Amino acid sequence: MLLTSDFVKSRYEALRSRAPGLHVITDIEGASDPDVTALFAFKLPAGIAPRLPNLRLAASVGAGADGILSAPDLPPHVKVTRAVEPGLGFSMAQFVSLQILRHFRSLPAMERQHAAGEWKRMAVLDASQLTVGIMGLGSIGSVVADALLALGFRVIAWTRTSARKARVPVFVGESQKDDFLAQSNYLVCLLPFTAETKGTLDHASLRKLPKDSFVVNVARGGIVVEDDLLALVDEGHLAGAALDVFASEPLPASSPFWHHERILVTPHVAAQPTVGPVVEQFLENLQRLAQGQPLLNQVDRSVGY
Ligand code: NDP
Ligand code: OXD
Repeated sequence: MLLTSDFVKSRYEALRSRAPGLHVITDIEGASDPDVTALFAFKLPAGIAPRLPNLRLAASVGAGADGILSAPDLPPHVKVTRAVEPGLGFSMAQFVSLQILRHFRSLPAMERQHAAGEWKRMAVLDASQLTVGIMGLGSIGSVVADALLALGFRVIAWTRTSARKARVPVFVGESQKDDFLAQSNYLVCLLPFTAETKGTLDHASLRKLPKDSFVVNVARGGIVVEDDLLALVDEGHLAGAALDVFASEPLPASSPFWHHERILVTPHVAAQPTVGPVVEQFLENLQRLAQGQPLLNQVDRSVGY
């Protein structure tokens, strides 16, 4: 038996048609069932896990598992997995490139000129003179790095450990964070939301960015201290920001980010796992769970990603 949440209806439908023998429950709030062994969700509200005494797997339908890991009552023995599939990296690379190029090639100014019927040429800058700093060089960040390299930018990255092979210079850990930030004309946040990354982009860190840098946050809102970012944009240290994720979603109507001239708000749409591969991964993991084999894309609960 299987419990799913309300992320996107198509995922339940794909599960039902791919595995008709599986008992799928979609009412996560009302669930209380000794037969439930796995759930497939984006967010796991407090109070659900204790009602599922035989729960063994909590699978995130998204790349980030923070919505599951944040459940305060998820028993430690429950395994947590997340979605990893190539389409996510490509969608994210398109979205991040779009935001960087929109700023780098002055698209808003050109649109204003178009609306005003004004012919005014502008300088074309050399991308190789600008550095894109990518925070998080994981399954998604590494694809984004390749795309930006292909567009001619200098690319650097920041990670927690030095374990990953990379085509770009990698800065590791807190001790190299300031050096990394000081070189990043475009800062792209692709970190998971963990106890360590929460609020890591605060006033002191964002101030380390070169003047006129541009911030793209496509990871999780809570990684950036939103008031600090806003203050640095308003005081002119930062040129602007493209924000796809927020501490509170949907972004409240009262947020000063809305209608801000130098901040673009998008509604958490940078990338979405393709349904087919994510459902296949989940079904494969149900089998592995039953056979006692290692799971695909299991999260290390001790570090939170
Ligand atoms: P991965 O787990 O594959 O990669 C995470 C990267 O972040 C790794 O390079 C890791 O370092 C680094 N990292 C983690 N903690 C720290 C830390 N404390 N300091 C420095 N670096 C750290 O994640 P993905 O690439 O698959 O996804 C990244 C995030 O993107 C997701 O967690 C999700 O929040 C977000 N996302 C947003 C979407 C949207 O639509 N806006 C869509 C999809 C994902 P190391 O290499 O050393 O392990
Ligand atoms: C994800 C997301 O983590 O959509 O997949 O943010």
